[in-house]
Amino acid sequence: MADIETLKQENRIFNPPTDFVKNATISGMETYQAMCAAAENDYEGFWAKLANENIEWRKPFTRTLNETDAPFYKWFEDGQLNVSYNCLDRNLQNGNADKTAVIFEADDGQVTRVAYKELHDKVCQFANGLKSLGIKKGDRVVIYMPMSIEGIVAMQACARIGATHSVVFGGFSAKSLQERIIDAGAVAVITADEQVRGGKQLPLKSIVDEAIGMGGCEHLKNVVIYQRTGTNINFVQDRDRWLKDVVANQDSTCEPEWVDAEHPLFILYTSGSTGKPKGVQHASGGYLLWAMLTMKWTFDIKPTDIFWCTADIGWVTGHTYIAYGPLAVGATQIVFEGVPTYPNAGRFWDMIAKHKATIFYTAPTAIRSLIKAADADAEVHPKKYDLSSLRLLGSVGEPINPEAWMWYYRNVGNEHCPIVDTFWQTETGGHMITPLPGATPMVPGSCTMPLPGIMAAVVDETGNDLPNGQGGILVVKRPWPSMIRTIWGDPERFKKSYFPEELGGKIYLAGDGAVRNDKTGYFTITGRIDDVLNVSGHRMGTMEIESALVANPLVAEAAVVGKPDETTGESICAFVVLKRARPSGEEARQIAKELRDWVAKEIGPIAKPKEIRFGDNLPKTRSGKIMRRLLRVLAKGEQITQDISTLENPAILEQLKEAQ
Ligand code: 6R9
Repeated sequence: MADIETLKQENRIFNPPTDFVKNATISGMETYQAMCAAAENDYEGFWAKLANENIEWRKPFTRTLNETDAPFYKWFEDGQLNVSYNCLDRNLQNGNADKTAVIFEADDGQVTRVAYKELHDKVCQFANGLKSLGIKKGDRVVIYMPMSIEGIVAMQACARIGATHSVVFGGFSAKSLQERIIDAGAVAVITADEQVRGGKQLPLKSIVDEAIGMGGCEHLKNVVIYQRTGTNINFVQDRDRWLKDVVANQDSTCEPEWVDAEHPLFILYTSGSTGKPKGVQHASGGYLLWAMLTMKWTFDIKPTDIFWCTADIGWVTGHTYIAYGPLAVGATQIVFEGVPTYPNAGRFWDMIAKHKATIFYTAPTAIRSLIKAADADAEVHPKKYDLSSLRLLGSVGEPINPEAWMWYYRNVGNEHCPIVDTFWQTETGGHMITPLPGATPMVPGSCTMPLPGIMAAVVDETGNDLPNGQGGILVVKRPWPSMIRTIWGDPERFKKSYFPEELGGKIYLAGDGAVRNDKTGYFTITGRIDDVLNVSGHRMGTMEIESALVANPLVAEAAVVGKPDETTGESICAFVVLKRARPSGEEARQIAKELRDWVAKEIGPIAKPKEIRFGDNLPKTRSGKIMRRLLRVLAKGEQITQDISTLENPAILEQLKEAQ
């Protein structure tokens, strides 16, 4: 992660290009300021107007915001709508029936185009198919799918019948999948035989079998399988069904299930500071509204745009900016099955050129790895490709360091594309703090200013506002429509995690630190303030990884910390005490490998520690608390200069200095 002091001194300013400003949806800072003022002056009126203008309501709402049960806020609660209807049917009526909704490019380069009418028909058939299996409004459906048209159709089909989906990223292990199936109480899993990434076929259905085999999934009645590769799979009678059989002979129209605005659209699990992932629950109306508005405001989406968000549907970015946002505003979007480095590291640039993408939204970790690749091989440098179709670039998932920002700006955007550095979270549903491409002067490494209606602030531990220039914790002072509604099945944890009493119980705690620039008031995110790591833009709880490690029979104790990493932002460094003597040399390497594979099996390959160090013990205070701040220093390979007088066992530091 970039050093705060360097970021504070960053003084390069890039104004949005004049052409962009002229045609932008939000044009110029005065327009932005006027919108912010409108929200300040009449908060509910501001949101009510937008909700009426953007969403097609089956039954209009009369109450905008209900705060009586705060922090369980309700938005547009007596309104009724269907999210899938708003994403699909509305486009058929708007003259977009034949417009391409999705340009799908498979791992091997094969391209499939789907028009809005076709997408509508597929979603309706899938929705009718789900109904034929007895799946109904309020049921939870887990989706464990590759990046595919079918994955998006599955999500939309759930929305159409009012079932609440929970997408689990295809890189998660059987154990993680099982935990999510149980926690959500899912009645069905939609999956594929396999997924294809980087020329490799990777299992999905067999992992579903393994997850269910671990027990506790008695509520699960159906497994629906999309045939992606045609590999042989185990087929369980009465439980497993091919997707093609489920949709065969189904009608291509399906009356949407009209739901209340607060009806849960989806649950998405994310890491928190304890071992157990949190099921972040979003509502229908408010979430859809913000997905649409941010497509219009942040991405300045126009009817002619070719939008490309490279995220996976297993993460929130793939929910808001693939499965819902682009469709709700009738855009054409690219959906990519594969990885940025296959068949070579020019894949993204090649696809932008081939499909004439105009808006490109990716993660800093991808940019940094493509910088490395381009430095090593001029053939995959973006300058080798015709990227002239691009007009806007975006970044998401982690702080973008100024050097990576500059490279992206120069080499991908050719110095004429604004970059929107969008700060947001699974919990926020959509962008929170970001430049507006036709208004905000950009500073590399700063996500600049909150969107209109988002009352973000930097405060101290007791909730008092801090002056610009002083680092503190990032909060949002007023509820907003797309905010998390609760943690599935654990409202107490929801309150404690996001609306702590110390801050008065009504202010949203983001979990990140932030500082505002002295002169501009711009926000810079300084990183998580809890025990959450951000590795390649993936959120991971240190406790989650520690629990996985100590579940191994060899391990007595483990502590996990983040270590700054040039490419992945942060990397995972684990300090481990074995039940047997501390290993060294070849034996240590062997055990470290074994433990890495173990974590991959327990959580998923993304959680594998990059480094494992063994000690006879961990540095602890006299009261037995692990001193993580010392471990963070050791992980970085730096000298310990902090006070270690409370440390029970200073000798242990020597052992933990080096990686095995
Ligand atoms: C959308 C998404 C959320 C965490 C968040 C923060 C980090 C995301 C960022 C950023 C700095 C940005 N984060 N965007 N940090 N600048 N533009 O990534 O959701 O997976 O829940 O992660 O990611 O630390 O708290 P999620």
